[in-house]
Amino acid sequence: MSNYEFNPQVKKSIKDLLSSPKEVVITTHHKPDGDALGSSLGLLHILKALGHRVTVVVPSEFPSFLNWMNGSKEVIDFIRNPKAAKEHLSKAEVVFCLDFNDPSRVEKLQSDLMNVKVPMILIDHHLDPKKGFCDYQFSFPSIGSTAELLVHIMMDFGWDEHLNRDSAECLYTGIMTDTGSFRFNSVTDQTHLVIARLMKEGVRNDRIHELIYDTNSFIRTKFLGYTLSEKMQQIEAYNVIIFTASQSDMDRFNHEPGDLEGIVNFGLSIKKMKVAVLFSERDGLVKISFRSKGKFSVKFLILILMGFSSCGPSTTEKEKVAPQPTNSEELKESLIQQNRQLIAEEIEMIDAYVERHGLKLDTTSTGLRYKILEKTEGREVRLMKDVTLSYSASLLNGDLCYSSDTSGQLSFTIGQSNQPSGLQEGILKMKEGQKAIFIVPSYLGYGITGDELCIPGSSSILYKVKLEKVSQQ
Ligand SMILES: [Mn+2]
Repeated sequence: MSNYEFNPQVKKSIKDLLSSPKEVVITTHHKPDGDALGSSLGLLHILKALGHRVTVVVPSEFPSFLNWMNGSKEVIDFIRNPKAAKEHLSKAEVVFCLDFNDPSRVEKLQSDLMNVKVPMILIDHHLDPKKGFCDYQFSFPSIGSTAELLVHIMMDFGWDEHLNRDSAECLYTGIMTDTGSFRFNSVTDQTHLVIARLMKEGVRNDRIHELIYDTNSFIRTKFLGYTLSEKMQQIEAYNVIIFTASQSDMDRFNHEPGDLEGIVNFGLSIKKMKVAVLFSERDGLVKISFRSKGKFSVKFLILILMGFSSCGPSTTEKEKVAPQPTNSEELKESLIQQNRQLIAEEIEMIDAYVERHGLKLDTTSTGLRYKILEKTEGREVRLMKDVTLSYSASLLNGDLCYSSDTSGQLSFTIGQSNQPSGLQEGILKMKEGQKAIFIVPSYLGYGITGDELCIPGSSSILYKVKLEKVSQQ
């Protein structure tokens, strides 16, 4: 049994509504994916088994790797066949909206869908569904896929007795594709319970996986290999991977749209890399695809884009509009220049802060600002010694990020720790028992990416530190 029990009144209304054979239309979002199409076709089979006449209408084409699904041949694509789509919508007695939270997600189908005057039922797992656009809403953002939600509904409504291998394989596909093959954290015991229910119908999971994922053409795989080997650059200091694909490369490998989709994931699969960017040239313009792990600063993205777009000579108007993919050295040089500019701006901000607060700070050769507040005869700090601090770390706008008051004292080994190099450099100037103030510029702190928690990219950090303990060895 499923753990989900739905509102008994809603359940009764829907069961009453479908108690006699009806004309049903199921629709889903623009560019349907595995979950959109899988849940739509899964529901289609069940409703047909319950005696209804059912049509799936999609706002636009779905990818060809989904066309093995039973029922996919009868799906009506609004772009290709607007007349049939409109006809089915106009004679529908019930409309199901699957896997989208806002009518705008059906794009060109929106006005026809919103003109429908019959009961509409939303089944979806996206955040913040638009209120009131359907008469009944099953909105469960914590569930990893619409297909899973749909099976919970089927089990609660007693419709799952009509499941068979065809419907179960459609639903299985929806869950598999929306959970990254069951690896995302949206996967729960309930997900596997639903999968167990579907497997009872004889789902051929190995075949489905192959049909969905093993669909690369030979030439596409060569293109991927070429791009990985020849057109991938690493900017290690910023944890960035950059891919480029020029028009001539694409022509050489008979590029089709989507061929390089997913290549950024290869970039992110490299240890420590946080950002992957693909610049691909098409018809004189450059498309930028960008993916990151964790938070990233917009400034950082701009830096990469500026670095990139200012590379290479621009000879024609067209090229000025369209930055050209370029070689690694030029890109590196350009990034260095952009970075210099950012650092200069940051130093100005630190100077202004120091002046505003009347601080008398010394500056080291690296650019660390510091002041040791009292003289003591405590133990000196040296490399490899363990230190323990009470401290606070704030941004120059006054926002407090970290403090030993809330997260306890900080202990680490000087020269062996991931703590900002500016902080470690400052502590090397201290003796046990002393207090100090440091302003650590971002390039001695958390750099242009920030720490992904509180400290944004390119931020100077104001530390107030008391050195509580220095180890003897
Ligand atoms: Mn989905």
